[in-house]
Amino acid sequence: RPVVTRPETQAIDMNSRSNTLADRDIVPSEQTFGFLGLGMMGSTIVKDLIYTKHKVVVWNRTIDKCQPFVDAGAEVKDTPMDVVEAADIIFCCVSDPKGAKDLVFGNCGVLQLKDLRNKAYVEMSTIDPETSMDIGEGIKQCNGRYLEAQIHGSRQEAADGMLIILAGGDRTVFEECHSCFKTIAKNTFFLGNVGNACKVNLILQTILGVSLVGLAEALALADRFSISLNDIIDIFDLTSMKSPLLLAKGKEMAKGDFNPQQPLSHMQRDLRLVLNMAENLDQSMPVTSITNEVFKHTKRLGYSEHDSSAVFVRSRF
Ligand code: NA7
Repeated sequence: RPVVTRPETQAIDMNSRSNTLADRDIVPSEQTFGFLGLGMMGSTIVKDLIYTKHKVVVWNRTIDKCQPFVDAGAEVKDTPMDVVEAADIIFCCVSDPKGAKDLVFGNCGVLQLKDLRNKAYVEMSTIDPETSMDIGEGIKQCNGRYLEAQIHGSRQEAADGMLIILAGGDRTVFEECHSCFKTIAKNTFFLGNVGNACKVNLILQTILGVSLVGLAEALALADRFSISLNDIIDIFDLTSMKSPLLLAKGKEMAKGDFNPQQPLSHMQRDLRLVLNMAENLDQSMPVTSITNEVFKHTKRLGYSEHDSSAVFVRSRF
């Protein structure tokens, strides 16, 4: 088993700006936006919302992460429930379905407020359709409005304001989030009912996960033949198979640079959610199942927090 060093966590740089923001001509909504979860994605999004002059109220489980945002003009609250009380539209962006549900149904969670009239809740955490429907139902029962807004893209794409937003649920909320979405995304899609956006997001993640494992195995084979990985990538770049993402991931694999753009643990979580969805439909997904096993094994080798491209390390064994 190799000795694995954890990737460095980069502190949020409140002064760095996406070049695209200046060209977007964003008129900030007058509403107050709550934000639950200041991880890599959440903090990048909130930084840009503050920069584009949105009124933001934040909360994070590890409270220290809120300080740079308070310094930049955001308000901080002690609990998710307090954020809901202070905001009109509340975004949530945490690691997984369990975290997303805890923030809604748990102690000091969103539903503790009981009456969510005039409030809207927007779920950005990557979750499965059932979780989204449960959250949506809970919000609705308290008279609130619900939108799932799944964010597709890497941390760099978030920093560049180049995410793709896939939304489903209440269309009025989608429209009211326009200036926020315009800040962080290059495209937004409204896909109808709650659940639809989660399905589409997870389908895209399936393509990504399977492609990464294929790329990793092919490069590992080249390595066994002592063929230069950079040569393979240069040739790949000239073929019709090339894609910006696979080229970038191939270069990271060749360099052994697994600085997390999309953490491996998130990729494996997504594949698990995909397989659960498929199971409910009796849909056979043998390649995705094996892909999931490959990511699971790479996690066990200590690469959870590295980029998904670290799957290459396992392929080289
Ligand atoms: P990160 O950087 O791993 O951050 C995860 C965030 O989720 C972070 O703020 C965590 O708080 C928070 N978290 C995780 N579990 C919980 C629970 N149970 N309760 C409250 N808060 C929690 O992930 P990213 O920012 O890259 O991604 C976030 C989502 O966006 C993810 O679903 C992606 O697929 C899309 P902490 O700071 O550890 O206290």
